Amino acid sequence: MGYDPGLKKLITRVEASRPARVAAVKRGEHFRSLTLEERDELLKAFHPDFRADAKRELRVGLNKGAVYPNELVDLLESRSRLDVAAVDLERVDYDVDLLIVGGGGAGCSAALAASDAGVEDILIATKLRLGDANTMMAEGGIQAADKENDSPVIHYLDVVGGGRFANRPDVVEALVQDAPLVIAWLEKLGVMFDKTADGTMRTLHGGGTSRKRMHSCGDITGAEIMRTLRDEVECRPSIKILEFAPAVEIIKDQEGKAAGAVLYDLDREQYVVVRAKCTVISTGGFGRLHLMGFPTTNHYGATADGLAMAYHAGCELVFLESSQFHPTGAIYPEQIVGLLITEKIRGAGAQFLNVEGEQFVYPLETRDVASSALIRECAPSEKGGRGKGVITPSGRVGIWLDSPMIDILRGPGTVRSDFPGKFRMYDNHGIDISREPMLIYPTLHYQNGGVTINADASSQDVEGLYFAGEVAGGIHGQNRLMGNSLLDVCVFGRRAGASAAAKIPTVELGALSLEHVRKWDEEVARAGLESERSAPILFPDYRGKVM
Ligand code: MEZ
Repeated sequence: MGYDPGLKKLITRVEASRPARVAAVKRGEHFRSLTLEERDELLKAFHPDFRADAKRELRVGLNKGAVYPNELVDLLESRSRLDVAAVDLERVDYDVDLLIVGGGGAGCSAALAASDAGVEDILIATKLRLGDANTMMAEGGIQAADKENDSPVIHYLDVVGGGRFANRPDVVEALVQDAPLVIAWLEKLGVMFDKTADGTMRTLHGGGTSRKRMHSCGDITGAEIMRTLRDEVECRPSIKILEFAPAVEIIKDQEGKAAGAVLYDLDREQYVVVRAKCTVISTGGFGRLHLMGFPTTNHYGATADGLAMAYHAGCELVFLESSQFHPTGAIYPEQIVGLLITEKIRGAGAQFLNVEGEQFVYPLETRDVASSALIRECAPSEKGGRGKGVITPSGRVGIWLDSPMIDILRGPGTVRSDFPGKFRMYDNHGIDISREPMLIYPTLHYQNGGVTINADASSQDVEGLYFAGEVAGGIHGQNRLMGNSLLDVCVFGRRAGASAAAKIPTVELGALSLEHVRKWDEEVARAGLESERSAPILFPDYRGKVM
């Protein structure tokens, strides 16, 4: 298929400006990055977080009064999908020490840490298959300050600067301190990181990083990490795995401690009661809610189930007013709209260009700033934009990402060797990204906020409950930097598993209860919010929708 003649003609403008851009990079000259004031102004004018018309006030629960995107409020204001009367808590199907809900990077890390700490009875319950998770979809890398010119303190400052200075300090400290340990742990388990001939880890810059600390495995870093964690989990006799069994509500005991969860067995179409001394929720994020109609990079199961269950259980949420739109989602061809084009491509030298073939933003601005600049470049002038986007045959508007710069700057064959996943994806559609640029536009990528946790991954509000991975909030403030999510799943997954392991011997559970779920439904009804909607939704509903 490839590009049609109209787009090919526009590509000649990209090619025409390329020699001067390459020469500038070789001289060490880069497009000017924005001042803090300019960033603030740009974000307020163009970032979707600041679209007041797409948000409303939440009317129930601990965060009542917070203003979140409509799709998220719809979820959080729904009654429970569990009919409490249909569950017999006297009939326990699984009685375990540790229940882990979610089988992605965070869930597997938690299981391995708990198993290492001697917990012998661990159950991972997952909605799809083990490893069907955003961890698997992550491409460009994982950050860790493990080189001589770097330190966890510098990493800390980058994280907080990227997070619009809103991050919770204790959890950021945990993230950056554990990072070098996580890289060593993953390598020991078998992750094949990119290295130079002498065995040194190859590292690159991501947006907003002041040191090259992005460790990668080609452009399939998440898949490589997930493969390794999954293999290790599957070898451990202490870890049982239940697939196609999403959790629908957390169970508490009569004293209000977490005591397991009600699962829904998708094959048998029946509820399953799990009693557990400790429970880890690692269900991922909300990409499949398609906030504000954006396409997403996320896997099919990313429907914020953990947020809904935690909220029903009385957990506070933090920073959900902000969401991450990855600047480089594919918008052409139609079959791949919304899919991730890794930021590592820009770390390696690719630049953003408008329809005239002009640069308009520094390629390694933080994601919130880069996405806002792209949205401004594409928006028509009557909406305050510059109207300089490229229009695709189906009418989408996007920006060029000039990937051929990479081979010119780093040597022929680099795109093919360092970005095998993207090279192949585009090659399947007749586009050689080492010779032709890609067309991109921001896509919904990450849930910046989530459930409030302590630095040991324990819940601030419910004893015996732990959160790890995208469902947890506070770490990334209002904008996460690239490579800190693969890191976060491992850091807080391991911390959750270790913390639960330390707690388990002390836990005495009382009678199981779903009283909090009954009360939740009452609150929703009292607020006059009863509707057809119930949560968690478990799967996105695409009937009648074009994304
Ligand atoms: O951390 C991420 O979101 C990531 C590594 C994405 C990417 O651009 O590759």
